[in-house]
Amino acid sequence: SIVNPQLRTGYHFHPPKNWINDPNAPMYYKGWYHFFYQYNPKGAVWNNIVWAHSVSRDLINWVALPTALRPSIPSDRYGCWSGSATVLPDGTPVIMYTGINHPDINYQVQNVAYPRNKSDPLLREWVKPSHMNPIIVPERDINVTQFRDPTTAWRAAADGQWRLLIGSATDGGSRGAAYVYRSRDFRRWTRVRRPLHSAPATGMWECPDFYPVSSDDDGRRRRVGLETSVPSGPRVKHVLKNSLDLRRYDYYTVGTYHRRAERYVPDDPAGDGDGERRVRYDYGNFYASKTFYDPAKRRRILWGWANESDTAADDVAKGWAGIQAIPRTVWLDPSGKQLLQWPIEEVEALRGKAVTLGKTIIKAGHHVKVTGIQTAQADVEVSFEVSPSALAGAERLDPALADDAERLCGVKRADVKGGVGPFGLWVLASANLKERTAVFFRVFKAAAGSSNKHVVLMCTDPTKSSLNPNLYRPTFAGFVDTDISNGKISLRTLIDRSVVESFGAGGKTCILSRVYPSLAIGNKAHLYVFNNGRADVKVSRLIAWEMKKPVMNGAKI
Ligand code: DQQ
Repeated sequence: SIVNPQLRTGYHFHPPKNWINDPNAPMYYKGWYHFFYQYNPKGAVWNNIVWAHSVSRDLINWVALPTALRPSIPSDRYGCWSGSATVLPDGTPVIMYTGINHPDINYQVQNVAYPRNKSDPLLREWVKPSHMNPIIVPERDINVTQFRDPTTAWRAAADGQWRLLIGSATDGGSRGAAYVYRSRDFRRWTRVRRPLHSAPATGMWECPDFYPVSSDDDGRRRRVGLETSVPSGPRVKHVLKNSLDLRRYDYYTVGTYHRRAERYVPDDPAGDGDGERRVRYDYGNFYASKTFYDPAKRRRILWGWANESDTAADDVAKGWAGIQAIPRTVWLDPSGKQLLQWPIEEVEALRGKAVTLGKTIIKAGHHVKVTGIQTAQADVEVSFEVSPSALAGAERLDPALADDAERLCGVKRADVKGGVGPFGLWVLASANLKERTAVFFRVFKAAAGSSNKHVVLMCTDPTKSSLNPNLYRPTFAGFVDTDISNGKISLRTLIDRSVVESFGAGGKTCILSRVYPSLAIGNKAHLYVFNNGRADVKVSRLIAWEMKKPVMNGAKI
C-alpha cells in the first residue's frame, strides 16, 4: 500500500476496519446519541451493505454495538440501504430504510424496523414486523431503481398527519424529485402525486433531507435548532438538501414549505439551477449527509460521509475506507440566504496542549511556522486582517471564471501569486515543504454593480499534499458570501492525519479534503501560516491545539 497506516483518522468517526458510507438514522434516545451507517462487514469496498450501529454520550467517544439491520426478510434480502429515524410522540423510535428485494436489479422498496425493547437505551435489537414490510412500494409511474432514502418524518399539527420524503427522479431519470408520502398512523402511507419539489437536469436525488431552520438564539447567544415538525413561518424557513448522484455533491436551498399545497418553494429559484447560486454544505469531499434534531441541547446536527481519495486497491490494502465528517451544528445565517455550520462544541473537549501566535505580520511572499505542538492532529483557529487600503490591490476577477469557484481555484492555486492572498495555512507540511496542503483565501475585485466590492474565494489545494502518485488531488473551492471591506476574515481547520476539514468566515463556507502525505506523518507533520500575495497580511490571533484521541469504536458492548 502506498498509504501509510499512520494516516488513519483519529477523532473523525470510523469503525476499526472496512468500508463505510452514508450516515443513517442519527437520533438522541434516553441519554444516548445513536449513529447508524452503511457498512460492508466483509471488506473495504462498497458491498454487502448492512446498518452498523454505534452509541455515544457526547458525539465524540463511540462504542460499537452489534449490527442493527442486515438482510433478513424478502423485502431487504439484497441490501439494507439508507434511511432515517423518527421518534413517535409516545417515544417509540422507528427506522424507515430502503430495502433491495431483487438479485439482479436494485429494485427499491421501503421497510420499517422497531426496537425489540424500548426500555433499552442502547436500542441494541431491531425487529422488522413482517405484517408491515415492505411498507412502501413504488407505484407504476416510479422507476423502481430510483426510489430510496426516506427522510425523518414530520407531523403537521393542523391535520395530525405524518409526512416524509423519498428521493427519486422523473422524466427518464433526468429530473431529480422528492416525493411526499403521508400517513395517519405511520403504517399506511400514500403518495402525494406531485413531488414536494423537483429540478431539471439534476438526476437522481439521493438522501433528501428537509427541515426547519431559524437564526434565532435562546437569549444567551446560543443558536437554537428546530424540531423537524416545526412549520415554516415568519422566523422559520425550510432547507431542502439533495445528494446529486450525478455530481456527488450535497446541494441545498433555503425556502418555504407550503404544507397545504404540499410544496416547497426555494427563495432563490436559481439555487436549483446549474449556476453559481447553487450552495453546498461543503465544497469538498462530503456526501449523503443527514441532519437530526438534538432535544438535549436544542440544536440541529449535520452528519456527512467523506470517502477516500486514494485508489480502491489502496483501500483494500489498508483495510479501511470512509469516515464521517465532524458533526456540525447548523443554523440559518442572518442573511437568510444560507446556513452556517460549526463543529459541535463537544469537539473542544479533545483539545490538549495549545500554542498561540499573537499579532504577527506575514509579509508578502513569506510564511511563519507554528511550533510547540504536534499538528498531525490539531484544531486551528486563526483570524486574519488585511488593511482596508491594501484591499485596493486585489486582483481582477476573470469574468469567465467569476461563476465557478472550483475552476477559479484550479487556475489560481496556492502557488500562484496574487494581490490580496492567497493567504492561509499550510497543513500537514513536511519540514522541507515538499509536501503541504494549502487552505486559503484569495480576494478579488468584484464586477461593477455587485453588492460587495470584493469577492472572497476559499480554497483547499492538495496538489502538493503528497509525493505519492496515484492519489486523487482535486482543488476544492467555494465563494465566501462575506463583506470583507473591514479586512477581517477567520478560518478554522481540523486536521486529523488524512483529513483537512475547514470552516471559513465562521462557518459560511466549508471544505473537507482527504490527503495522504508520505513525509508529513506523525511528528513530521508541520503547520505554517503563509501569504503568497503582494499585500501584507496580519494574523491578529492564532490558536492551535493538539487533539487527543477519543474512544472510537474499539470495543464492542
Ligand atoms: N448510498 C446508499 C443509497 C444511497 C447512496 C447505498 C448514497 O441508499 O442512495 O449504500 O450514497
